[in-house]
Amino acid sequence: MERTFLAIKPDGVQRGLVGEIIQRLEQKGFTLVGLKLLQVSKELASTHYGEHQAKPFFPGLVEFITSGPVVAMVWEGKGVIATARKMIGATNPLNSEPGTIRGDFGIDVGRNVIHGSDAPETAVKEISLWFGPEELVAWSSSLTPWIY
Ligand code: FUP
Repeated sequence: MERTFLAIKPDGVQRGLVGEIIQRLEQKGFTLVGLKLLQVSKELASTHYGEHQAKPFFPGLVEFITSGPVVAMVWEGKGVIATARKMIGATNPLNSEPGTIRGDFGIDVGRNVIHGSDAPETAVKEISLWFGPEELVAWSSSLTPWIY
């Protein structure tokens, strides 16, 4: 079953949006298979955002993501990678549609509440960067697979 990596950034945690965000994904029908709150190291932040290393916003991005606790999650379900991205909305919250997480809760690209893997290869890479295999739990929320 498809899995994706999502992380509620320090602004989302500080603003008390953890429950709201988890609720949206649960109600959509996805299954939470990994969850932890952590203080992100500079090293983890730099690896995670490695593709942006040369960008002018990189130092600020690393500083922000390490500035407070982050809620790291792995979610599972049919089409979860693309659909979670849709539910998150565009990178700049000013361009995110209302109804999306960023569209409903943000106005600043540097404080956009949540991260989500953007493709299957990225999801695999990010899940193994943030979680050990023993931290992920394979389970089904329903005995009847056609109920979501
Ligand atoms: P996304 O996949 O939507 O998280 O967006 P990107 O991978 O393009 O960017 C990663 C993070 O860099 C964003 F969440 C916010 C930050 N960023 C900026 O701060 N300024 C920018 O101009 C672009 C991205």
